[in-house]
Amino acid sequence: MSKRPDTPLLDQVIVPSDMKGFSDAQLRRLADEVREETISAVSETGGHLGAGLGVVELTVALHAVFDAPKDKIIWDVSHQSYPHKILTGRRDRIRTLRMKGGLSGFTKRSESPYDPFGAAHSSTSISAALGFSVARDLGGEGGDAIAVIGDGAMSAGMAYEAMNNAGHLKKRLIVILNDNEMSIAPPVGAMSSYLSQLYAGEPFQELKAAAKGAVSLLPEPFREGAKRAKNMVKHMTVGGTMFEQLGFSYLGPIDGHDMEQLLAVLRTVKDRATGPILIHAITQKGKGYQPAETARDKGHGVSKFDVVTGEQKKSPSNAPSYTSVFAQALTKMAATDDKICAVTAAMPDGTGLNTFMERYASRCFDVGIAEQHAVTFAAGLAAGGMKPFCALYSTFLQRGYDQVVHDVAIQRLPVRFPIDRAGLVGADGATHAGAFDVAFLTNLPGFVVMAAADEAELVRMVATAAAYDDGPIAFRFPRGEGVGVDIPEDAEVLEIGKGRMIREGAKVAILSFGTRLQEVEAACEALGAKGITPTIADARFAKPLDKNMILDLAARHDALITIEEGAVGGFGSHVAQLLSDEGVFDQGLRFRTMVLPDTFIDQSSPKDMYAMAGLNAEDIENKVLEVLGIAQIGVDAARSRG
Ligand SMILES: Cc1ncc(C[n+]2csc(CCOP(=O)(O)OP(=O)(O)O)c2C)c(N)n1
Repeated sequence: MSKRPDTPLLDQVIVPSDMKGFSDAQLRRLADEVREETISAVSETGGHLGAGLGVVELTVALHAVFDAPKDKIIWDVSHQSYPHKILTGRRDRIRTLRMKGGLSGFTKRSESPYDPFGAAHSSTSISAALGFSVARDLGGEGGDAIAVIGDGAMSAGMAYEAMNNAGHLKKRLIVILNDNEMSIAPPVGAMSSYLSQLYAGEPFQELKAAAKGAVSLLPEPFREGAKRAKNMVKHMTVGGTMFEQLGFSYLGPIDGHDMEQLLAVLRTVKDRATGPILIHAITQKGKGYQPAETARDKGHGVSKFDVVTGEQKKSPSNAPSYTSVFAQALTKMAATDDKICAVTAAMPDGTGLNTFMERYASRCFDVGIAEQHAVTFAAGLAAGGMKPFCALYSTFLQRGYDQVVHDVAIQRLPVRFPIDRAGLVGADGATHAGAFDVAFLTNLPGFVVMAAADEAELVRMVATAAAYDDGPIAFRFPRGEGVGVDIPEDAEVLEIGKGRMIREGAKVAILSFGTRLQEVEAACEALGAKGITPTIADARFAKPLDKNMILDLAARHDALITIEEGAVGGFGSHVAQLLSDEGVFDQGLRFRTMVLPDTFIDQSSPKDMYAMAGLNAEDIENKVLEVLGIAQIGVDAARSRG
């Protein structure tokens, strides 16, 4: 393709090999164009803005120097991969990011050969890259393996497990530490302070002597070109870093927005690296877009916005979010109970615990992206007599599962688990779906597992969890705003294992666990017009089950349907087990469970995702008709009606 100076360079790049003939100056210009394109696209789609803007130069430099897809560029978390997507054959679809049928907001193997490894949960990149390196050396596919990992992601144990192994295996492996001194919130912890010291402290005094090994890795201009080399070397920490102790060559810090430095260092590393090497690049989250640079979260996640003003389009909300209802309820309880503590794993805003932190800083702990530690730390707090609320998103709790089993459940410690983002979450897609917590918690002996049907129930569950000291207790609630019910001032403590009747009907009973209750009620309204009046009950507890209520419902109805926002193996499965154990099926009960399907559902609106899952009101209506042997409605017609 001809590279005419008057056309945007980006128009000439469909895939990275198209930029191979570009001069360094052109690559700098290309980076500016990629930045503009990223801002413009995200202004239309919303999504992760700040992280991508911080790696624009790094992305261009990596693709200019390395040969993807043969070389494997592995983006940690991968919320910063929009510039990468723009440069790897997906620019024509970049305005479909995070939409139904569109590009994922993360890297995804099935989406492009340039995405060698999918991600969304953090701190996996070094392990994956090491796997690629070893596979390559064993005769598998691939060239270089390059992990790009953020300083926030470096707070997770997995990153160190990978470095420990990499330092031992000594394979050629490139890790780029993208240090923007930000996680979603400002990063916390000793590691973060350590990284800051590496570049904020006094330049190494004995650098020249200490630098010998690493300086030989530097490109010619840095070794011989007097001024630049001096500058570079002056600010470069060589010898004695923690990374070197782990067996990595350490190069840095370098300016991750300086194309000249980036290209020079990456070219040299590509030519010379033998074992594992870590390049420490200092970047700025939100770089080049003032509204992101100055935002508190550096534009981490944004809704659609006006490019000129940076003003985000917020959808009008009718009710407070479940997250804020939870956080306010907990903060209120902490005023009268000084044993209540709160733990978040790098998500003070996402979990709402910033509210708690402002009031009770000494009892609120942001442990960094470290869910495993968060769980065991909370277990220790509980063993020490405190009442810890370990607030995690359902999807991230998965990472702490062994800790939940081994440190909490087996010791029957009263750790409270507020589980946010339960169920399908929308634009973040399958990686963030809170699909499995009910299944993986209800099978643990001694666990209490609740789901809130609305925000008033959520407040009752916070009170219940605070009052419960006999063992672990979890309560789940979804992303987004509540249904607008009144929130009780003095929330009652629920009786453990006791559900509630919502309305009495006949023939069929629907037993709901969680916020599908609203869809159940909508379905029953439509069924009412057909003369069908199901009984509705809210189970509240998946463990322990309200056996009396369930067996009573089974005895009084021809059919029983359970519904939940979770995968098979959860609430419905436990009800089935109970009914089977009690011989209820022998008496002819017709029984159905409505659960998430056995598939990972791609991003869309939550409503759409639930439609795909078959868990919306129309699906419930049909399930009732089906179980009663009545002709079903056309779901598409019903959906357009609704
Ligand atoms: C295991 C896990 N916990 C929490 C999150 C939520 N999360 C997404 S991005 C992020 C911050 C990542 O910070 P960093 O690695 O420094 O990348 P940056 O956004 O600064 O580029 C967090 C906490 C996650 N993705 N994975």
